[in-house]
Amino acid sequence: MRDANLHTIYLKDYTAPEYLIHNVALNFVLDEEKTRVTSRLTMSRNPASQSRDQSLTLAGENLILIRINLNDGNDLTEEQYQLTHDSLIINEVPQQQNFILIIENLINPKANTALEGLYLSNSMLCTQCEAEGFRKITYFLDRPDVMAKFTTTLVADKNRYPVLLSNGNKVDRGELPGNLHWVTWEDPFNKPCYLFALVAGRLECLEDSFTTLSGRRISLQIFVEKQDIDKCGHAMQSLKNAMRWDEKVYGREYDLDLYMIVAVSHFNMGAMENKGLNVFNTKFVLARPDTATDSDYEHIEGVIGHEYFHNWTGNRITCRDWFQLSLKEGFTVFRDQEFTGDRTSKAVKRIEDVNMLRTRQFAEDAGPLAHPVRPESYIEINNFYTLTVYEKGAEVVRMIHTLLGAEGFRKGSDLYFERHDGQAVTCDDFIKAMEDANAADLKQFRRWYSQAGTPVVSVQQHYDQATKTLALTLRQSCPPTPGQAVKEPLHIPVRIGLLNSDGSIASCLMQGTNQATEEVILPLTQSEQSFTFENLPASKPILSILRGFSAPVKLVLERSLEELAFLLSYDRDTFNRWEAGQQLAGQIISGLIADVQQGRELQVNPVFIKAFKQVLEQAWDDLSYFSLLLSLPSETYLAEQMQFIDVEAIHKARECVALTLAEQLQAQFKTLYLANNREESGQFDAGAIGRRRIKNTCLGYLGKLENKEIQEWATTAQNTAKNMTDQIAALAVIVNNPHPARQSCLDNFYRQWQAEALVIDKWFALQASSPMPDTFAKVLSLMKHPAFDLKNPNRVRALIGAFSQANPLHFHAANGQGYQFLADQIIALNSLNPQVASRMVNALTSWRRYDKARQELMTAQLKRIISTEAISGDVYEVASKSLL
Ligand code: B3K
Ligand code: ZN
Repeated sequence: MRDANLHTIYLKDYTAPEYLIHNVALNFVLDEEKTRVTSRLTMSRNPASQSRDQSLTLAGENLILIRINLNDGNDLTEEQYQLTHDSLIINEVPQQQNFILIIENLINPKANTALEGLYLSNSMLCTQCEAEGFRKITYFLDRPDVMAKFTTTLVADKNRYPVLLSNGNKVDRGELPGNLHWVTWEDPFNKPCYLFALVAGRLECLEDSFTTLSGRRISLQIFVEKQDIDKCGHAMQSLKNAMRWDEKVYGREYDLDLYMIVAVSHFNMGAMENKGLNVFNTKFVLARPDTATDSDYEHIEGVIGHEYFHNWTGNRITCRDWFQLSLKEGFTVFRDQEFTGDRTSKAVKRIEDVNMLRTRQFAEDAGPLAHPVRPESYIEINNFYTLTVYEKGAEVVRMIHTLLGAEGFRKGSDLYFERHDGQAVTCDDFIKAMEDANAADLKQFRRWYSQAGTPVVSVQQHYDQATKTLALTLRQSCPPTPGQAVKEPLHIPVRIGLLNSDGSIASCLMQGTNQATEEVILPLTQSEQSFTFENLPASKPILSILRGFSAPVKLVLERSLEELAFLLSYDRDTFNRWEAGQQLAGQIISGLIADVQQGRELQVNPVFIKAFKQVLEQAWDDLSYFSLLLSLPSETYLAEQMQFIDVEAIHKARECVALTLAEQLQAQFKTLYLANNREESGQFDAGAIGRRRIKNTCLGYLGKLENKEIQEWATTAQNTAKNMTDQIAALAVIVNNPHPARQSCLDNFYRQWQAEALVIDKWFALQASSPMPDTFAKVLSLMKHPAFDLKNPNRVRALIGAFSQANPLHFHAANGQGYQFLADQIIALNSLNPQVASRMVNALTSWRRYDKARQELMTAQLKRIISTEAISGDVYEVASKSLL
């Protein structure tokens, strides 16, 4: 069982720091197992603090203390300080003037498998400090509202660590006896310690430059291990695109003379925005057409943009405390979403984001770990880098954008940057800037930050033939979430449009206004509210509601299949058009789920096939959007829609629809496949990407037919594809369906790509997510594969993560073997890497949504996890809260 020193931290307990740190001079003598850190801090009492305590408490974990010196006197003796497992308390420090504290300590990067603090990845040394990793490097006031100027000197062996990097500008360098060299870096900007970084290793560099709108020349450098230097071009171009976009859309320029990105193979998440020195998971940097898919290319550009945008939203203006995490993450996700939308297809990007939100964040918001965008308490802050803080946080910012309009939003962001540059602030400061710049009132809107749970908005329509008016009555409610039984009404922007029965636009004239428009945003602020539209045509118009998914809510509105088919053909809003198709498919699949459960024969309603056929036979410009229109809702999304999840019935019902489409529209799929199956080496442009998407969507359907010709198409594509998009799509068809050459194709693929770690991750993930009956046995044998490594988070996510989060059918096997397997792995991972272990618990936390037998099996594993000796706070918090 977990030890007693776990404690909960509350937002309401926030107090200003007792001391300030003005300057930090760090000196590292780098070594794999024994790195010596000397930190020289210039500090003072914080006049804003109420405390009168004369002692100073610094955070520190897993450090070996060598000496402490105050104001150049004798080193402190053991009577003058106390050490605990996570802090250093100096009994007395000067209260009236600045003082200098020097601390020397040792750390062991090689033993650091948690990948937080200073650690070893292959032969490279690197750091990860957010949220609280700096305390694993040296004793410090490790909190975001303590901001200081950092100067960092790195000393290391010239051969092992020829490249020595830290934040800011390189200001000096030299050589030392014993084959050592040193470099000093100076960061002129105040920053919290979570933005500190260092990297040392034998690295190659791709260099380029960017000239800002004001004419400053910025040097850009991407550092990677030698074998990867040919895969950095796309990341570099993405960085330049992001820099230009932020200048144009937000008027924000980069501030240092140098921007560095380093790609590392062992990384707990995607990337980290350290000032001037971003550290990235290789997955979000490396790309060559033959090794990375089109989606990989898009994600790389998105994550490079995200980290770059943090330079203003996160670094120049940071968070006062970790409860305010969404201040930087929600806003920065919104910024990266818009950037990607501008670079690729706005329609496609919006659909992808909403899909993710509704599948995964809605599940989080409906489960035992639901929390507000600005949480009120935590045990381990790393557990709060959640879909709610990031994705729902971004939706909240998007709603402000919708309410204020693009210009108003820009005025608000300008004021925010001007008012708070160099400060550590709160979500409330952000909203206040938006309000002040627009003379707007967002008082009620603020509830989005404090209230957890997904609101439900139900819609009733009443069309009056005599007066030609349409009355819409909207009702909002929100189910209770842990710790929040009662919910207040939110301010919800509901974007709508109306269509005439011939598909043309009916303009919206709201009662009480005198201007008719194509669209309106209904300001829903009360529990129940009615809106009336006048001057309408003689027959009832068709309502297109929540256009662009204008608010993160669940919409309840009865629709006939015919009405959905109509919207799928005529809605002008690209999001709602796609949504109509999804709802149509969803209704059909729900009906079939009930049929499976009641042992009835399965038959797909011809209305659906007809609507699908119509889409299939239409000409589309945006082929990526077209392929989304042809995609069925995922099993996980369908599960989210059900109160009790029946994984087998969902799988059977969805497969039945896919197979019926494949059978009845075989000719159309084949024609489309052949028309788009060109010899392409994988250029990254919208046209080529779209052709690959549509072609592979067709192949996915055709693959279900178990037809020799199609099986050969797949084998040929897998063997001859010139780009990873086509190769992996073909392999997926082979792995997800009965195919005579399955094993030999997998073996060939492995042989071809064994030197490319990121491609081998795909190979693991594909097998772990296959619906074929032998998958669990495969997963067990892959755990023993020489290329599997529990210490590498990408590999863990590829095999264990994909099995537990992307394979509902097998993970939820009725005998509980999937649950037991996952718990075994979580327990093993817990002692190596608590952050990654804790992420894996997610697959068990929604146990209440399954049948009794599964509930018991899942909770038994959660209880086993909690009672494991030396369970980390990370894992304990998620597992125990899910049982409450
Ligand atoms: N800010 C980092 C995430 C840090 C996670 C710490 N457990 C990456 C990002 O959101 O850009
Ligand atoms: Zn971020």
